This record gives sequence, C-alpha cells and structure tokens, in this order.
Amino acid sequence: MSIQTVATQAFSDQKPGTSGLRKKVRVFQQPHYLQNFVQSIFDTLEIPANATLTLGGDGRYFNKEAIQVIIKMAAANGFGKVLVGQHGILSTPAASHLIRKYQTFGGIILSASHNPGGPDDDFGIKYNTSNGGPAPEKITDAIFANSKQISQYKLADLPEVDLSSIGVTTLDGFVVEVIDAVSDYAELMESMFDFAAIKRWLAAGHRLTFDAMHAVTGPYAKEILGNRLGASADSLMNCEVSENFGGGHPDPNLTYAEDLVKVAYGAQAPDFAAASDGDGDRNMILGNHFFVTPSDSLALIAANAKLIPAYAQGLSGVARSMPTSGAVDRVAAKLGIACYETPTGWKFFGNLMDAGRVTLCGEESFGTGSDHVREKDGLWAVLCWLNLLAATGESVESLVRKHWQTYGRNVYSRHDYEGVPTEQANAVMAHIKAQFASLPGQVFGSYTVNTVDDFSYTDPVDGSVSTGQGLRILFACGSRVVIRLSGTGTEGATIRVYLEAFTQDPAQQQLDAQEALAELITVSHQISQLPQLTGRQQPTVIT
Ligand code: VG1
Ligand code: CO
Repeated sequence: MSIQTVATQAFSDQKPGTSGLRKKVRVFQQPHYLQNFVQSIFDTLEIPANATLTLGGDGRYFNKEAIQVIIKMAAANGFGKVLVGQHGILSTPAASHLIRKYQTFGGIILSASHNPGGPDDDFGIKYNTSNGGPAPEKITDAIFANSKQISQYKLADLPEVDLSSIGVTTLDGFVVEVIDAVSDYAELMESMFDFAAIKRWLAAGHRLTFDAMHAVTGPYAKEILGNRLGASADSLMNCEVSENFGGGHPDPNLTYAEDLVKVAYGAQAPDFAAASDGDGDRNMILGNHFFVTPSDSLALIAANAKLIPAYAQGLSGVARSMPTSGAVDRVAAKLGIACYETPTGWKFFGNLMDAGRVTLCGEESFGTGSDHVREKDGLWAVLCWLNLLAATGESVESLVRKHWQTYGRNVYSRHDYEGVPTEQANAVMAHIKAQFASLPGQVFGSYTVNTVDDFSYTDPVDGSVSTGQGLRILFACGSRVVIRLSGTGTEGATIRVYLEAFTQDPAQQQLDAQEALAELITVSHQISQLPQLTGRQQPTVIT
C-alpha cells in the first residue's frame, strides 16, 4: 500500500467542545481541515498492530466524503481494519455498542448531533475510546494540543470504498467491513426489554408515534418499533434519513419537534409519543397532551427500573449532570443507592459506569442512558417507557403524577439564549462572578441566596479535576439557578439558564413549570442582568 505524507499547516480552532469538534460544513471543507483533526486524533493514540476502528455518522451532508478520507487515513496510520456502517450510517449509541461488542480499538462518529445539517450548516467529529464512550478530557485536550502543532498527515492511496453494499473488502491487507448499521443494536435492545409485553400493549389498541426528525434513528425505529414490535407504519414519522434533516433542526424538544408536538397535543393524540435527535442519542417523551421533563424521565425510569428485564436485579447507582434536576437524587435516596453529580457531557459518566458504580445516567438536555453502552441512547429511553407503560397499564401522565406524589416534584425548566455575541455572553458570566462574595445572604423576594460557586468536579475513579463547569446560585429553600455557556454551538454563544424549585405541595405540582418558576426567573434576571447585558427579553428556546 502506498502512503502519502501531506504537508499541512495547523489550525488554531480545533478544540473539541462538550461533544467533539463541531463547525460549519464550510469550515470542514477547507483544504486539510478534516485531515488535520483526524491526524491529531491518531497522533494522540498508541495504535496497536491490526487494530480495528469503528466508523459511521448520522448521515448528514459531508458524512460520506469524510468517511472516505478517514478510511484512507486509518489505513495509513496503522489500523488493520475499519468497521463501517452501511451507507456510512451509525447512530451514536449503535456505534458505542459496536465498539464494545466487537472490542474495536476505538471509533470515530461523524455528527453534530442536534445541530442542523446541510452545506450551510453544521458538521462534527468525535472520537470514542475502547469502552465505547466519548474520549475523556485528558484525550481531547491532547488532540487539541496536537492540532495546534501538526505539520503533516498520512493518507493511503486506496480506491473509494463502496459503502452501499454489506461485505468485506481487502485492500493490500487492510480490511474494510461494511456492516448492517441496525441489526446488532436491534438485537441488544430486544435482549434488554420485554418485547412480548410491548407487543401485547400495542395489539390491545394502544398507539404510539415516533418522530425520527429525518435523522439517523429512522432505520433503527423501522426495524425495532415497526418490524420487531409491530407498530404501524403510520406511527413512524420522518423516518427517511436526509442529508439536511428535511431542512429542520433535529433537536427533540417542544420547539423544534413541532410535527410531533402537533400530533401529541392533537385531537387523535396517541398514548405515547417520542422523538430522537440527529445522531440518535437524545429522546423526548410525551404522553397524550403531556410533556415529560427529561430530568423527571430519568428519575421515573430509575424508580421503576425493576419492571424492565435488563434492570430486574436493581441498579448499582445513578448519575446526573450538574444542571439536571435533583429528582433522581430523591429516588436514589429511597433506593439506598449512590447518586453522582457530574459536569455536563456524557464523557463524565464513562468512568463511573466502567467502575460499576452506576447503571443509569441522565442529562436534562433530553439525554438518558445506561451501562448497556457508553453513550446516551434515544431509542433505549423510548423502549424503557414503552416497557413501563406495558408493565403497569398506566398512562404516561398518571405515571408522572404518581411519581410526584411519592417523591415531590422538582419543577424544572431550561431557558436558552442562542446566537448571543460572545462578548455579551462573557459579560453575563463575569457579572455574576463579580458578585460571588456579596450574594450569599442577599434576599430577592421570597428567595435568599445561600451559596454561589463555579462548579468543579473531581472524578472519583481517576481523580481528574474539571473546573469552570457552570455558575450555581443555590437558595436557602433548596431552589437553584445554574448558568453556563454551551460547548456545542457553532455560531456566537448560547447562554443556558437552568431553573429548579422543589415542591411537595400538590397544588403547586399541577402548575405549568413556567408559572411555578416565574419568580425564580425574575430573580435570575436580577442577579445575572442578562436582559440588560444582551438586549434579550425572551429566551430562544424553553425546555
Ligand atoms: C449540550 C447539552 C449536554 C449534552 C451535549 C451533547 O451541550 O447541554 O447536556 O451532553 O449537548 O449532546 P452544551 O455544551 O451545548 O450545553 V448531543 O445530543 O450533541 O451528543
Ligand atoms: Co445527539
């Protein structure tokens, strides 16, 4: 095999964010940009002889071109084999599963997740290690350091690989195996849940609607929900993968999943409705005219896990990201299991799962998952809910309301301000930090500030420390406001404001979250001065 060494110049902006490197497609299309980053990943690793790389993406624009480049670079950098999903498709949780099942050395997943796709929109790339999980900060920091110094990359002279047909191609001893993107994952799901009970639930006349948002879960949903569980074809929406996600924003929330929201709040609403994001790791759960807050979803799955075959023996522990509500903490306390609070991003859960300390993990950002893989998993969450509905015979709304009666309700909302000029966003953060010394003890309406800090985390397994993970304003009554800047955007800054109040009062539990949080929202504005410093009166997205 002949290998070219190509001279290149470093780019200064290849710093991985919360979940890999995300940039506009046009940035990735610049000469050498993708190649530099991939070489920086490979330069970080000690690749053993004959190692296998798992490779696939969410099908967005530029996915196929990038895959051809990465195959040539993997060959040149000493990999013996690349395992790639048919048509270049792999959902993020399916990729994680393949890495684990076939014990590949690692994986590259091409996705900008919930960000829009197309020639003028976003692309992304992330590296996962042999446990199937996103590379930890130690590795992403090293990749960034390499990317700032790189002067050459390596590329093998190989023909383009046909990604459309399943099979093995050997090129000068280097193997490319194109595999069915869905079957291994579908088999895993079938082994974890009570498919027979879910089938009976559907056959009894219950209805579901699943919206793949024109993104990667389409083929997975057709196989699992359609073929294996018998959901009707008209219950599966937007299940053809398109390179620009049908022109939409594949973010499963009440704003962007509007097709599904119309169905779930319409006259013929199904019993259960759900959506997943661009790369299939997120989920939104809805009942008939009812929205389940992701933090509540995590807590409810934890509380009822024993009804799911895979968790019949119980949970070893749970974890949530810091901005996620404390609803799951209450369940953990009752179950007598550990509950860990980690920084935002799935990469922080990996060590806890590998060490057997936690079984379930979740984030407020529509991410829920377990130790069956090392990524959050959208369809897994959908199957958890279907399994619980089938096992209890209850509706989504009644399961949630009963949960609140038992545990109290952590009323919760996140307000996102997208596309804010970076200086203005930094000014908001600086304004809060400047009050760190003076805020404790101050009274705002019915709220008294107890403590303020910038969250930092010491990994209990390897002792690594992550600082600057979000500003927390904790009130004496147990309510809190968290403010942090997004690490996944590609334009300007996104300010995320997370609001949480706890109530055991049944009357308060009936309220809409925005109503129940109205005063806390006003207090958060008083402290942050966000409206004054950004000129924004309303958030872009409320979840
Ligand atoms: C967001 C979410 C975070 C999630 C990340 C990746 O990050 O808040 O909880 O892990 O997206 O999700 P940020 O830094 O923008 O707040 V995904 O579906 O992109 O893999
Ligand atoms: Co995602």
